[in-house]
Amino acid sequence: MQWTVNGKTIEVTQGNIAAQEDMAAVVNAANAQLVTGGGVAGALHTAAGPELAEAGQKYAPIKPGEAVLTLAFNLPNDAVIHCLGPVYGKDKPEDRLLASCYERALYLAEQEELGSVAFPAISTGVFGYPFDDALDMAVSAVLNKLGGLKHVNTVRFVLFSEQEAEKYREYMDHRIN
Ligand code: AR6
Repeated sequence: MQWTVNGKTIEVTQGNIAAQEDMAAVVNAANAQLVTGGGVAGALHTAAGPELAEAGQKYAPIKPGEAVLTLAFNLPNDAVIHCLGPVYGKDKPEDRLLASCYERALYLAEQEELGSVAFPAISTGVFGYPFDDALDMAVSAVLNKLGGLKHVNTVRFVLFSEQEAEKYREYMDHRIN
């Protein structure tokens, strides 16, 4: 499902972040060391191959709210943007740090002239951010920044479950219509 906002496209889909063939960049819900892990990071590192962790080493460790960009190796994308989301209840202010992940990821994609970016729901797995609050921050941050970008034309939110995807769809309908 998709929405058009100020000439930009926002999509919501249920799926695997490691299988977004038509996206220029995919975003990793990374750990500070930029190595493999569970969830999104596990899926992306497994699909990309060991070069992904090697490429991250010159940037690690990163801080909550930060993002760095690497090549995507065996993934079907041009780049991986690694974002360290806040651990809920620990890294403060968590809402600002989470918004910063989305903003900085978009900024890096724009710098590299990448046309499309797929985001997972950063921080809502192992890091414990309540899903509905994270959804609000994620979409608000993207809506705030996307209109000002020249190269990034499409943002896709990729949710692991159909129930989560439906929450995004309802939120988008509410915000856009
Ligand atoms: N594709 C799309 N979404 C996914 C996938 C996938 N393949 N796998 C999980 N999700 P998480 P975090 C969803 O834990 O909370 C790692 O171990 C998942 O259901 O990946 O930012 C890292 O190494 C949840 O909604 O990221 C870090 O240490 C969302 O993606 C830590 O976890 C994020 O879950 C980062 O934790």
